[in-house]
Amino acid sequence: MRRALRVGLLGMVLLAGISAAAAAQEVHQIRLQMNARNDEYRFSPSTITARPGDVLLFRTVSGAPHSVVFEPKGLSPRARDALNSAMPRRSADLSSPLLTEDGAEYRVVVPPLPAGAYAFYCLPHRAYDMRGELRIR
Ligand SMILES: [Cu+2]
Repeated sequence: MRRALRVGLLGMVLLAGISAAAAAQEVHQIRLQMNARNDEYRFSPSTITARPGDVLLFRTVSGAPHSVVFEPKGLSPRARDALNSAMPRRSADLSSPLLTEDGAEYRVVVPPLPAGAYAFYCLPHRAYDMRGELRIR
């Protein structure tokens, strides 16, 4: 009897831990947009602080086509593999497909990455300095 109670309590503690972990997953929306008045292209926000397991939801708002390309410089081979695996329908190394229409979405589940800063940019608007940074805590 007492043993069953103990096992039951342990189960509840484990379940509580699992649901807390699931609730901790955050969705970060990042808008990809242009400002027609000054020809400015940007990710908004341009700095995202996230944890592995969080979702990055890139959404093109205006000025498409856009893309998301992680900067390979300084990445360990393992981090590079992890990022590539996390990016659906890649068009090239560390590159999302071209998001050709406003309203398009691109989801990346943040893979296990060491804490640090991961730079990314938009290939079509690289010359316009459209870039951002993913910070892993
Ligand atoms: Cu762009």
